[in-house]
Amino acid sequence: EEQRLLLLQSSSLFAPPEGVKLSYGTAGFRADASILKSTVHRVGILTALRSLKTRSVVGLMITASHNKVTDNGVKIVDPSGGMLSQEWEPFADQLANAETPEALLSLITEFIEKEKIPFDGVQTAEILLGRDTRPSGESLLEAAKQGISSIFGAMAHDLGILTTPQLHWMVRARNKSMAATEPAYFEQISSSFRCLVELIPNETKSNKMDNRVVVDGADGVGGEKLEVLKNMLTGLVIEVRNTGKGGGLLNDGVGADYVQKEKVVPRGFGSNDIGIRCASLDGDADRIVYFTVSDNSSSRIDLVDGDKMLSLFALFIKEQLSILTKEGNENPNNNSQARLGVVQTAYANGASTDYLKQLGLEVIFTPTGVKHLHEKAAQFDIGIYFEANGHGTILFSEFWLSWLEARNNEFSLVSEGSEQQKAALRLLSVSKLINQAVGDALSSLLLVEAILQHKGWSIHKWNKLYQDLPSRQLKVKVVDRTAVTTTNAETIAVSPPGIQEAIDAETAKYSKGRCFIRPSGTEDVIRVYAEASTQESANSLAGSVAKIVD
Ligand code: 16G
Ligand code: ZN
Repeated sequence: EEQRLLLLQSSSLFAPPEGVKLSYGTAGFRADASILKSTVHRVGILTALRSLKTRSVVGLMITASHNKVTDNGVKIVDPSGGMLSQEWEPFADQLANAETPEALLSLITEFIEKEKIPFDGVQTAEILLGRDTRPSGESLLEAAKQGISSIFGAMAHDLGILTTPQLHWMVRARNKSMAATEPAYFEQISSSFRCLVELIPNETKSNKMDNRVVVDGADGVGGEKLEVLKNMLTGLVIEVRNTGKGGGLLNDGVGADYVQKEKVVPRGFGSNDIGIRCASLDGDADRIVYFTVSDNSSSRIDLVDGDKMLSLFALFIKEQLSILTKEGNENPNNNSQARLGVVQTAYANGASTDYLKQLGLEVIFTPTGVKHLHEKAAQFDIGIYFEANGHGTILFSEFWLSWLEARNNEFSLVSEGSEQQKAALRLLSVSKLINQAVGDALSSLLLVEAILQHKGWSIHKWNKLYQDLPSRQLKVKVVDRTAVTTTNAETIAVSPPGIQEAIDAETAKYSKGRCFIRPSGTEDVIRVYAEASTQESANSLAGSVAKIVD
C-alpha cells in the first residue's frame, strides 16, 4: 500500500505531454527534450523493475546520439550490457503513454504480476545512470532518479557524463563482479591496445608509418573522453577536434552521422588535412567512420565506413586464427577451428559482402538495428557485426575465450614467444580492447589504429581492400510508414501488394543493380537504398523507386 502511494505521489509530479504518443523505437525513446520528463521518470520506474526481475544491475542512459542538441532520449541497458530485452519494449510503450498516475499504477501492478517480479521488500534493485553532454541531460537524469526512488529498495548510482558504450561496458562489468569505473574502462582498453602494439611484427615495425590520426569529436562526449584516453597511449598521436570545449554545437555540421550521410568534411576540417587519416565520432560515441579529405575538393571526402572497418577486422582476425591453428605444430590436439562469422544489414555495400565471402567467411544478414545484429553475432565463437553507419563490434564467446586462454597457457610452457602464442595473445587483446557489450567508437578507433600499424598500412591501402559500389539513399515522407512491411532482412517488401515486383522490374534495368525499401524505425519516412555500377545509375534507380513508393 505504501508502495502504491509513493508511486502515485511521484508520478503526479510528472504529467505526460498531451497529444503525444511515444514509442520505444530502435534505440529507446527519442523526442524534443522539452516533452521527455514524464517519459524518463517512467523509464526510471521500469528500469528499477527490470533490475528486480533480473536480480542484477541494469543501466539507464540519457542520450539522443546523433540527433540535434535540443532532442534527447532514454534507453535501458540490460544486465548483459546489451539492449533492453525486446519482450519488454511493448510495456515501455504502454507505460510512457499512460494518461494518469492511476492508469500508470494499474499498468505497473498488472505487469508486476504477469512478469512475477519479486516485490517482497527483500530483493533490491540497482541502476547505473549515465548521460551525454546535452544541456537537458541533467534535469532528465533527475527525473529518472525520482522514478527509480519511487520503487522501494531501488538504488540509483549517478555516473555523470559518459559515452553510451561506457555505460553498457560498466553494467556488464558490474554483473561480472569486475571493476566498473571509468578509470577501469580506460585502463582496460589502453592496456590491450599497448599489448597489440607490442606484438607488431618486426618487419612492419620498421615501416615508417604515420601514427597520427585526427578525430572529430562531434562536439560531444566522445571528444571529451578521447582527450583523457589519448594521454594513456604510446605510439599513437591523436588530435581531437570539435571537443565541445570550443563552443561548437553538438552534431551541428559534425559527427559520424553527418559525415557518412552527406559525404562532406565536418566543421574544422579542410584542405590542410588532405592525405591525413581522419575519423569522426557520433554524439554519444557508439559510432565511428574514417575518412580522408578528397584532393580535388576540400569539402568532399573519401569515406571509409563501417563495412570497411568490418572487413579490416575480419581480415585481421582470420589471419591470426590461421597462424594459431597452423598444422604441424607441437600440439596434435590443436584442431579446434573457431567459427568466425560476420553480420551485416541490407545497407552493407555489395562490394563489402563480396569481399567477405571471397575471404571464405560466413555472412549473415539481419534487419537494421543493433539489437538484431548483436544477437546473431553472439551465435558464433567470434562474431563480427557492423552497420555501414559505423556501429559495430566483435563478440567472443566465453567458451572459445577460455579455450584460447588455455592454449595461451600451454604455449607459455612449451613455446613461449612462438608465432602461435603471439597470435593467441593478439586475439585475447582484441577481446579486451573491443567492447563486448555494444559498438564503441573509442575501442573501434584503437583497434583500427592497432591493425593499421600491425600491417604497416595507410588509410589508402586499407580503403583499397575493395571498391565500394556507387550507392544512393533517399527518404520518402509518407502518411503511414507501417503500410510498408518487409521480410528477408528488409530486402523484400511484402506490402503493399505488387510493390516488390515493381522494384524488381526497375532494378533489372541496371547493371549490378540492387535496391530495397524499408520503413524507418526513427522517423516517419520510407527509406530507399539503391546500388548500381555507376553513380548515375544508382541515383536514377533510387529516384524511380522513390516515385513508386510515393
Ligand atoms: C538507430 C539504431 C541504428 C540504426 C538506425 C536506423 C541502435 C542503437 N541504433 O539509430 O543501429 O542504424 O536506428 O535508423 O540500435 P532508421 O530506422 O531511421 O533508418
Ligand atoms: Zn550514437
